[in-house]
Amino acid sequence: MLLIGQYDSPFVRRVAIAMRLYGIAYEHKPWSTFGDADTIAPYNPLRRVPTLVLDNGEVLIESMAILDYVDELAGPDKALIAPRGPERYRALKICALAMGLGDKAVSLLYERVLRKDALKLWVERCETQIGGVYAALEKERATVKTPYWFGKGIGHADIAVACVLRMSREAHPTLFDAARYPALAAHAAHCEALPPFQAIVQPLAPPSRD
Ligand SMILES: N[C@@H](CCC(=O)N[C@@H](CS)C(=O)NCC(=O)O)C(=O)O
Repeated sequence: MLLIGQYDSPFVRRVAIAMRLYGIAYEHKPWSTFGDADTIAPYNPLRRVPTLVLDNGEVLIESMAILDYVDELAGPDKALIAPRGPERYRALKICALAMGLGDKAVSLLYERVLRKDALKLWVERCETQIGGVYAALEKERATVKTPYWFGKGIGHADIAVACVLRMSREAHPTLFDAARYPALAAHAAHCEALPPFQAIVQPLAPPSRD
């Protein structure tokens, strides 16, 4: 399998970390969505990452859909999410909030680096959305007493939140105040100290207009 995309993307990184935890081997193609767009296009006309190319040539796109596939490969005993019920839908909601935050953090980054003059309306909207999700996730995480969001073992929700926190804090340092979001800061520090997170990491490399 080929996993296309750089690890500074929270979407790519969470897929790669889940695959590492599952012990699923893949070849990594760290192609840039801007610099290598033409290389990505034959696999994914959206020119986006993550893109997963299966051994039979089929291509999966969208991190959620890719994780749905790798969860099935890993099997129910190893799965990083409950198979059904409240624990599953609650975990999916945390993942959706984290990935939505990722969308907004990426959008705000592109606005800043790709436009000559960022649109104030859009910047303010993204900042409000990012702040709203930080606050919601902080509130949820602060009520959790177990080492991970849903118990003693790491799951997709933990990985998604940690990956998005790393990217959004690097991209927009002034929007995250660790004193205001202590439970999230502790969650990020705990996950980032784990071997898969240490192995699968890349400093943010934003695109540029030139
Ligand atoms: N919803 C997508 C989001 C993926 C995404 O936004 N990837 C970014 C990199 S962090 C990308 O491909 N950006 C290029 C573009 O959207 O044109 C997913 O979950 O896979």
